[in-house]
Amino acid sequence: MNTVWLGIGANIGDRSSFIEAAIESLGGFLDNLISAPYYLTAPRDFLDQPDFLNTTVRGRTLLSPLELLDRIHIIEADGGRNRNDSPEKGPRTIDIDILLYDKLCRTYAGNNDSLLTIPHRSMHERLFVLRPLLDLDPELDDPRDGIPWRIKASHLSGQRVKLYRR
Ligand code: PH2
Ligand code: MG
Ligand code: MG
Repeated sequence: MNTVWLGIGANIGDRSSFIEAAIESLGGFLDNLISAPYYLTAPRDFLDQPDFLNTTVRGRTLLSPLELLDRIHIIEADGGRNRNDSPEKGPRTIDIDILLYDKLCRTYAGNNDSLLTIPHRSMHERLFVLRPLLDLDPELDDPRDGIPWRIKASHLSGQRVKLYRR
């Protein structure tokens, strides 16, 4: 079994319901699934959009990273996510990102650019990812350099991430 950590975000409509539905669906193929608290977070990258709810989950699976990504895309589509009607990094009903897969460090090539990079390319600079990740696993480290995520998170200041619900 492999342990995976996923980041989940939503900023359109009933955000917590979209997240709950996504977690319920993930439970269909991830064992021992547990979820961090939900955080209300200021949008990053694409700033002119509503606040997000963000959380992370951890589970166990025999699926490969690409098999997992396929399942995630199905759940996102079921959650009303339409990749064509919103700008990249713009508003979405549900976004599920693979953050970590055991200690794997790998990029999977796609047709044009890369399909999937693990660890997630931007997680080290996103408190909306690291805060709930550390709630799940306070001692976890970055498999690329062995530095604890809590040290990396301590260098991120000025990002609005507020506990929303346990
Ligand atoms: N996701 C993005 C871009 N910006 N900002 C917050 N606060 N939360 C997100 O989940 C998020 C974001 C692209 O996936
Ligand atoms: Mg995504
Ligand atoms: Mg994302």
